Amino acid sequence: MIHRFRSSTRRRVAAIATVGAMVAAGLAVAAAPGQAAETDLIVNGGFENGLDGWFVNNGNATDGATLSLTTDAHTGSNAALVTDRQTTGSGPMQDLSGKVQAGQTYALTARIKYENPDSPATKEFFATMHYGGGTYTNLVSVTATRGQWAQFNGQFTIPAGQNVTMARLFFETPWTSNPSANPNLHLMDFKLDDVSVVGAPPPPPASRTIEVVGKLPGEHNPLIGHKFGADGFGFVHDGRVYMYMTNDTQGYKPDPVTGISPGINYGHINQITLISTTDMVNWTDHGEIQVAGPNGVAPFTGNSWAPGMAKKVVNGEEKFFLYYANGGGSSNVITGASPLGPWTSERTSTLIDGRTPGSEGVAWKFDPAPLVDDDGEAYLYYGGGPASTNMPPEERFNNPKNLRVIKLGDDMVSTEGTSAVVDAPVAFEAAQVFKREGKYYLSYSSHFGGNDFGGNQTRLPGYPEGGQIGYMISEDPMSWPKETYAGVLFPNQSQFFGSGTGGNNHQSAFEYEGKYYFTYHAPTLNKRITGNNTQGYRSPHIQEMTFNPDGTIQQVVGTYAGVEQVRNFDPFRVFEAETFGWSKGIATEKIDGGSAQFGAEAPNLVVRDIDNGDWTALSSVDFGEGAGSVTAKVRPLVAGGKIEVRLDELTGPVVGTISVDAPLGEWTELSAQLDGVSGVHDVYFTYSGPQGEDLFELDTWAFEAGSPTVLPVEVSAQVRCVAGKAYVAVQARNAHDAPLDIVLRTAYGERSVASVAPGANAFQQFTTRTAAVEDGTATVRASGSIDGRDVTSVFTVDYSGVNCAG
Ligand SMILES: [Ca+2]
Ligand SMILES: [Ca+2]
Ligand SMILES: [Ca+2]
Repeated sequence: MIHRFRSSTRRRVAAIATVGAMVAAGLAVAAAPGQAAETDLIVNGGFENGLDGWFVNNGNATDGATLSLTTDAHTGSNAALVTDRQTTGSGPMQDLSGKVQAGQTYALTARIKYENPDSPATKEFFATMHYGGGTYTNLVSVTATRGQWAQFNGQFTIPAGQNVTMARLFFETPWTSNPSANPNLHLMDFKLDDVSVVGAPPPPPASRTIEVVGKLPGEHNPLIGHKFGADGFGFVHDGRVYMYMTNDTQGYKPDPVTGISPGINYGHINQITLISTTDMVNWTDHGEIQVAGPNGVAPFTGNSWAPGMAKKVVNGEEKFFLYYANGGGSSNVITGASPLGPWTSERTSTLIDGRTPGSEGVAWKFDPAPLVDDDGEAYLYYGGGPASTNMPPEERFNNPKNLRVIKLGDDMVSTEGTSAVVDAPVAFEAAQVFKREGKYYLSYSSHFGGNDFGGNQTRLPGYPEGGQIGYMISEDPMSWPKETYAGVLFPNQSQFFGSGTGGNNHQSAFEYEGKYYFTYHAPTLNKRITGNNTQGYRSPHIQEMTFNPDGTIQQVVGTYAGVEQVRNFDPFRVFEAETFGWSKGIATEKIDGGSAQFGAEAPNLVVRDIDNGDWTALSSVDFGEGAGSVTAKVRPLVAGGKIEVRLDELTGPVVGTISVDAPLGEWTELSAQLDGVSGVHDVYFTYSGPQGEDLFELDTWAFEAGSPTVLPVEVSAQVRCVAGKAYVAVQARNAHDAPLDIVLRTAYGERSVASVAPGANAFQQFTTRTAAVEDGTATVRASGSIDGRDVTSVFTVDYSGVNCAG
């Protein structure tokens, strides 16, 4: 391939001189043998879906043309017609970025026709790739005869070193610097149809899995280390804490080479991320709620930022209300049947917008935070952004009056009356209210000054600095004069987490089992991934709040240590594997079907992207008098995977091993016996198997107390010599009181024995076809039932190598 540079006429000439030879050579080469299934990378190549996927090449500022449809098609009903071409490169273009790969060979075909009676009798056309900047490569050419459909039919190979981050295919006439001097020769209209580029399928999207340990063992902040989440709103229901967050992970796209993502783009976020806990350290990932966008619960909204949550009994039915910012311009609410959904929209337009009474003077009608009072009356706090220019500059700075509170209707999805002003000092956004001992506490985020807030002004004594969380205390949820200001609740997070973690914050406060907690975010996980230059991806944090005797709050200090674990983790039940205190290198993904732990209507996730060396861990698990076994619901993806259960630390003693030995691709429950596990321990599940492979997925865990629920099977393996050849003999004795299906497996083969009677053996002598065998391991999988429950147990047994030639 020839790279040509539009700025260089000389190089351009060289490209034209060689492109014909290249095409001829390409045509002579047969398709490479043994290629993977080939795919047409072109969308709508026949223009039968109109101009979907097509636009006019705009690689240079001077390029331009009109693209339309014509019924004069080579095939089907439509072809593309390009007219008003300004440059030779002005032709139909399709973006193949992310589809074509360096080093791959593709077959390109297309039909092209020109008809201008003033044009020459024949004309050469190019299919060309624009790799960004000034890098263009002619791929295939054809010489057409005026008035007839000509066919592009050639191959091209993208050089191994070519950067294909941008790869845009287009059709053009040979380049000349001043085409308008002879438009009939250079800028004729032409028609295009039946475009295809066939080759290796596009690579899967780059992994978004966070490979670093984002939450360090022993620390409780950030709350999770495998994904991001911002603007956390803590909500308590039925003994459980839920954190609803802006899904910062939605736009996270780390570069496959550098691992660094472009900066966050809030405009793309239309999901809410949800996690929950009962101990404040081990969090369950409930995945994302698709709130906004075309497939959202409320498709009339485009964004879902800064959630707020409330519950109320409406017409005898307990309902859950998730409020969110639809970008900066409005706020909305969706309704859940539980804190985990399912979700519906009771509205067909936004709840808070420019029509909301009393919202005049509020630039950003966002950040909705609900409060349901003890008497059942409900309120919604909202607003933020630049102060009204009607106020004197000093007032705009110190008392911008950009926050509001309005009563919610009994249905929680409508408002009543007029919004009242919240006169919070130096207010920016993020108002939130909780109630304690009859008093209402409103916290909010402070602005950074600038022209939106009256320019360079003198801050009133005690008023917040920029990017802090201030708070007010009132006796009335609708009345917030500036005199209710009580001080700074939380300084900027960069004071605690250092360089790269600054910016505005968004907090909430909630009570759980008699303690009060403060939620905030900081890009601490982002910082651990990329160093001090963070890209704006924020992570949830929680600290405890302590009150003074007069009801004021002691200023909150941000720490990685976070809050105390409030109870030990109960392992003796089926619980979701997407629950952990710490993790490394894993991702989670929602799958169809409900949750074993949270019910059929609740979302269920699995832990995936499990590589050799990845792990998850639970903090302070109480095994009481003792655990006999552990069961994993697992889906093996390759043979040879293994789960080791370790106590207290990542390199702690192994107390049980699950050999992930079951049919690939199928969900299976596998159990392992545990040795000497009692009392309270941190538990590490460490994953191993073939390097570079996706090992398995995990859905749930369960520990069983006391005597093991592992099938009693006695296993042995040894190497025997027969006539100078080595055989691996594997035996499994059924010590159970019922028949078992037993599979014996070695590197030399596998044998299945159905219905092995109690006391009987499954036995196989596997021939190795060699004289000498190294030390190895055989596995035995037994399936049967214990107390009516289907159980599969996997055993491993080592054998010693032998040289039978000796
Ligand atoms: Ca067509
Ligand atoms: Ca991984
Ligand atoms: Ca699960």
